[in-house]
Amino acid sequence: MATITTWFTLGLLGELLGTAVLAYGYTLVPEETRKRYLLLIAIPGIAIVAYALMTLGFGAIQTDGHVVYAVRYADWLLTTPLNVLFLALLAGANRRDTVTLVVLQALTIVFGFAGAVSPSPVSYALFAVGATLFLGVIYLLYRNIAGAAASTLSDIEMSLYRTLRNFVVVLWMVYPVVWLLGVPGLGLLDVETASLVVVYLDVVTKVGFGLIALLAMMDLGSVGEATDEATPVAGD
Ligand code: RET
Repeated sequence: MATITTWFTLGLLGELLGTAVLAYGYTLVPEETRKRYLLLIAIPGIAIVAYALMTLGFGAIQTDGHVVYAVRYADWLLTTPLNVLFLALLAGANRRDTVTLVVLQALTIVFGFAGAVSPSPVSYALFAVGATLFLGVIYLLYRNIAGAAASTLSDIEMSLYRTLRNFVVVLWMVYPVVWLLGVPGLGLLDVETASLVVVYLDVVTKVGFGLIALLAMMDLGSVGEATDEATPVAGD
């Protein structure tokens, strides 16, 4: 019978494969975007460590009668701010909006974790704070950061920003739902089922985000090359 370790092992394999493909992609993106591209490799790369630990049985803590996978929150605490940082860098957002976005996203995870390890009703209050902060993240991604993107990006880059932003917002909204339905909340989903959903989402959100960006950056690179060829530069 499939157990939670099976899901963690599948998650580990998914993150390993995704990281390998994205690492190879480093050689395919234009040189000037490579620094930023490293974020896309780090995101599933960090998850490899988290999933390896969970597969080996580390990182679970027992609180208030249920198990909390602390390593998973540590992974999210590190990686989800990197995801939104990538969006802010892509958009050319100002420093203030970028820092606010990253901090709000990190705090969302901190409050979600605090809620998961606290007894009810404190848990729900902490969840509500986390959810409110996350609404702030969504607001910034649709307003300030999108505004910056609209004023700095070409049409193709803007469509990449929109695709990644919508991908993030829609898929990430499932996480608080799983929190609420799972053992930290209403207890309608058992730990195994919630883990299955989260493992699937973790791989899709991390690797999918990277692949969408990789493909678009490769396209942008070839557009750039085509333009370069059309306009020979004088000198050596
Ligand atoms: C919590 C509970 C508190 C309220 C909210 C949450 C949101 C979590 C999110 C997690 C995203 C994780 C990703 C992982 C990829 O591997 C912390 C569940 C809003 C958005 C993308």
